[in-house]
Amino acid sequence: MVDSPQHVKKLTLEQLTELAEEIRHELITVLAKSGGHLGPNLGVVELTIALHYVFSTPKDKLVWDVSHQSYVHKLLTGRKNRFHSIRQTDGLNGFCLRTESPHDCFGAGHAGTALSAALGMCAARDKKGTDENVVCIFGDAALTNGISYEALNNISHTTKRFIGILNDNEWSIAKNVGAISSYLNKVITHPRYNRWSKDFERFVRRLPKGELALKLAHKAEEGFKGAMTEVGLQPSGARLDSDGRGGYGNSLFFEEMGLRYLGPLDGHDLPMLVNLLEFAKNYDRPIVLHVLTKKGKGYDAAVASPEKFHGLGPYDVKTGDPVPAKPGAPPNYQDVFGETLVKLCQKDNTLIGITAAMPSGTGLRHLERAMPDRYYDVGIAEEHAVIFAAGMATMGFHPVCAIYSTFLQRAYDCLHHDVCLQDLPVIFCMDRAGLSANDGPTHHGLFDIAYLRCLPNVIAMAPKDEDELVDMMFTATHQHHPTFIRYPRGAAEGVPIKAQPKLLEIGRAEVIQNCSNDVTKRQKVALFALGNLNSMARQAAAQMAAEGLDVAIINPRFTKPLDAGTHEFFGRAADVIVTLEDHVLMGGYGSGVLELFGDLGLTTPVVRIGWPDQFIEHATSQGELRRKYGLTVENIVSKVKAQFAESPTARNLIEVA
Ligand SMILES: Cc1ncc(C[n+]2csc(CCOP(=O)(O)OP(=O)(O)O)c2C)c(N)n1
Repeated sequence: MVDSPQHVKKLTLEQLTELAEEIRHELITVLAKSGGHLGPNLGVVELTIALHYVFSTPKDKLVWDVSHQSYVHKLLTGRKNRFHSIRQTDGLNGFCLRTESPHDCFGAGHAGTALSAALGMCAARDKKGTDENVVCIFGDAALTNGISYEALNNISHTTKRFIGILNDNEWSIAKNVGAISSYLNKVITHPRYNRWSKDFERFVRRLPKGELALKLAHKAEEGFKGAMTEVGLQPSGARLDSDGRGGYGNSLFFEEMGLRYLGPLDGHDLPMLVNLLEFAKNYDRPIVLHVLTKKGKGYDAAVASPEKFHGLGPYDVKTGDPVPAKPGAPPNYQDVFGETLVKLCQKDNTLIGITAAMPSGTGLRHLERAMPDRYYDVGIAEEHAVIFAAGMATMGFHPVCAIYSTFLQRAYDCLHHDVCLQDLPVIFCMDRAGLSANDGPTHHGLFDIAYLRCLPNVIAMAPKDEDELVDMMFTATHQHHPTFIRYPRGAAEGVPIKAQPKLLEIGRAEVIQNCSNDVTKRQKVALFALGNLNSMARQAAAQMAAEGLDVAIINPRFTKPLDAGTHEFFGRAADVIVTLEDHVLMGGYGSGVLELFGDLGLTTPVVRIGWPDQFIEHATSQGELRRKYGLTVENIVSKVKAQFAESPTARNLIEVA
């Protein structure tokens, strides 16, 4: 298989088609082991080949929205030999990464950024007077995202040369939602439009390479435009529908935004795509090519289940079945969340579930199935989701926003201005708090404690296990303030869930194991372990106890309000305090403890275990990253011992002993 853009350019059209087959085979077999975004990548094989055939990266810029569909681009830009390592430790990242290759001109992982970034590149190019082509590839679901419209609103006023490719497969992760999705669907299914687009495709394909570009870029363009907007798209008598949508041709949405629109066109027709891109390359106005692709194309299992194959773990190539979970494996947090929300909604009809395009990932699918009238999928629109929830809260509802920790960052001002400032009772259930190991820095949820702790009115909690998650959700439904619950990705602890959840006291920690009452002799350590790090704390405690230390284990439960009493008690009673958090140290839970101790004038040493002040890379597993960065039992124990070796109090105690 060729693996450089220069090689791609040398292939004949027949060879390009063979290349597409080889790439599909590679994607299907490699991802069966590593997992990843199979469906979206199978859908863009021809499009990516055509892009590299016509454009020349790294000089030309390909900007991929989200960039989960950039695997083919990686294969064609010198990364074929490392492709088997994708999403694994020291391997390729599953998204575009500027540090990974000069061909990745813009990093991403969160949706909706590509149009703005590409337009910024165009503006910079125009200012510099250089001639790079900038091509932005965005999915239909990117058009559910606000930033995309902010960029679209700006394009025609900013540059004359902008190439957008709307990669429309009708799916977000789940089926795409909202008015724009219905609009695109109308465009695609309109019979007259279909006929026109088939004619157009034939026309484009027939022309030898380059000729179309020449023809259209010069005089014939006017005639073509006429053909497109007047004959094909705006036939006499064509009218807008009563709802104002469905006006084709020059009244198409993109045309109104000042972009030349061409489409919808078959995104798997390589010769046609090549000609079309040649044309776009030479076009002297901003242009959007609307191409239709099929998620999972070339792999039956993926075509049959686009949502499941959007992104998945390892699977059996023959059947497409995921590698089965070990028997007796604990449930996933997301399922516990989803099932609990259904039960809570059944008892409290003010509760509403809201997702920003992540019904399966968050577990909100359970609510959609059980009580569809209590469920909203607003699209990839976290800001809107949060303000929408705030609006509902003003009318007596108690909305539950299920948004991953990392994606909630997008809505920070909305949290501040619309929810917290107005002290509205919105509940946020933040899945993927902690590491999302295979995805890496764009998806780790390592910042939420810091970004929430500083906002007034916030109640923020983290459960140590699935039973406590249920208690926390139950408790949250009784609050009249913004309430946040952070919990990790994937498997829970495997503890039984009580039949009746418990109402937790706000701001009260749980002392799991106390120190002894012997205040004179033994060295005392208090381990404050937030959320999922509780089990690590228990292991560390056992090891320290075996070495003669007197260890308390506390589950803080709340990062806001902090349980000042319990922290102060142990701050005075213990010789060393340890805080553990699956979060960056800077501004996190341990920082909060230090602030409290500072206010109280306590000088007890605090060992903080958490993530350092840097973006954490991706890896095969969470365990590997924890080992690398010291979130381990061994590191906790050795840091505590080091404290005792250094601290005068500790030396004293050793002498007494
Ligand atoms: C801000 C943000 N919210 C949610 C997601 C999760 N997410 C990843 S891909 C995706 C769907 C993308 O759909 P589309 O852009 O149409 O591309 P396709 O996968 O269909 O090719 C979503 C919701 C994200 N990456 N970023």
